[in-house]
Amino acid sequence: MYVLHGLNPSPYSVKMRAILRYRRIPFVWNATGNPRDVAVAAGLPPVIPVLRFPDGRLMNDSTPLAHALEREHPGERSIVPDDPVLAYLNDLLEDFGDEWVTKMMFHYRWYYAADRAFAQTWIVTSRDPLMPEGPRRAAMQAFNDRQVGRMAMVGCTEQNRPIIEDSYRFLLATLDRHVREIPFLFGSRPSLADFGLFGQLQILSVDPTPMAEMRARAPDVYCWLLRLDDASGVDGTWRDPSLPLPETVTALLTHCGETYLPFLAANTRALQEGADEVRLDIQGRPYAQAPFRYQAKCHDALRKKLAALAPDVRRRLDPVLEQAGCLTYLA
Ligand SMILES: N[C@@H](CCC(=O)N[C@@H](CS)C(=O)NCC(=O)O)C(=O)O
Repeated sequence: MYVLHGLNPSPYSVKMRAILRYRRIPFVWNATGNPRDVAVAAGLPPVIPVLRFPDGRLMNDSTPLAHALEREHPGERSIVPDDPVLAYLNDLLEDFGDEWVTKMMFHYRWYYAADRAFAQTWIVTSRDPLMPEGPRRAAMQAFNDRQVGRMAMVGCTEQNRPIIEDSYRFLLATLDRHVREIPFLFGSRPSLADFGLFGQLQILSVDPTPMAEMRARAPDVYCWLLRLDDASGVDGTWRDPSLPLPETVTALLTHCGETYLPFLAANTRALQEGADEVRLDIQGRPYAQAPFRYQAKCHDALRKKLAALAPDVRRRLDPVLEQAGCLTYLA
């Protein structure tokens, strides 16, 4: 049996849990104590969730984990579209979810007082629901201070706030239109990109400020999240890859080309130049944060995957990326 060590308030944990459920891979959800300790004890990067494979192997980082499950359980409930063009867009939108939408999640959770107060309770009680009042208060304060102290590091600053909040509203509006017409991003079955967005949005649908915004602006997204949390009963198909992409997917890609990808490219450049700040304009407004090494790896992976595609795939894919303003950041 697989064991998933994670926590309910952790976006990447609920992303992996939803993937295992949709894929009908039997697993135990182990959500007590501090799952980060499981990673540290195994010599893994100190992030959650951690998946224990039936043979005892432990692994973390949700993207390589999802791909490892594809190798171990190939077949009909794969979350990678068969068509290589859709498969690339799937990688790109998953990365957008994991690495850009996470800024929205982190911003709303630690910026507004009501969200900070709720997040502390949710996180501390997830680890130990029965802590005595004194240690519980101390743990809540310590976690709050640690996360608030990390906001600038991940780009959640007052200067960047309008960019991040507008991006959240754009994502809500676009996804709301999409899920009223088409069940998931690439058809009537969910892809890894759906689960990438799901992880972050699921948290945004619980933390009070972004929840209110989601329920008011995008009630269909809110209900979509409830469905995707356990999609073990979904039996769908991928969209016909010869058809043009829906306007909503094109809009999301264009949004990536205006926000996340210019940031990724500027981040890579800053790291190459040894600069201590990434600075760029996003949709005509100044954005700044410290360079982030993990996201340079994400950028490199997207570029290498694109470069490795066969010429006939590139002939179909490049015009889509070009039109969305993405190609220049990936080629
Ligand atoms: N790229 C990783 C990111 C995982 C991640 O950042 N997890 C957060 C919790 S949602 C974490 O463990 N952060 C480290 C910490 O808070 O100490 C993934 O996709 O799994």
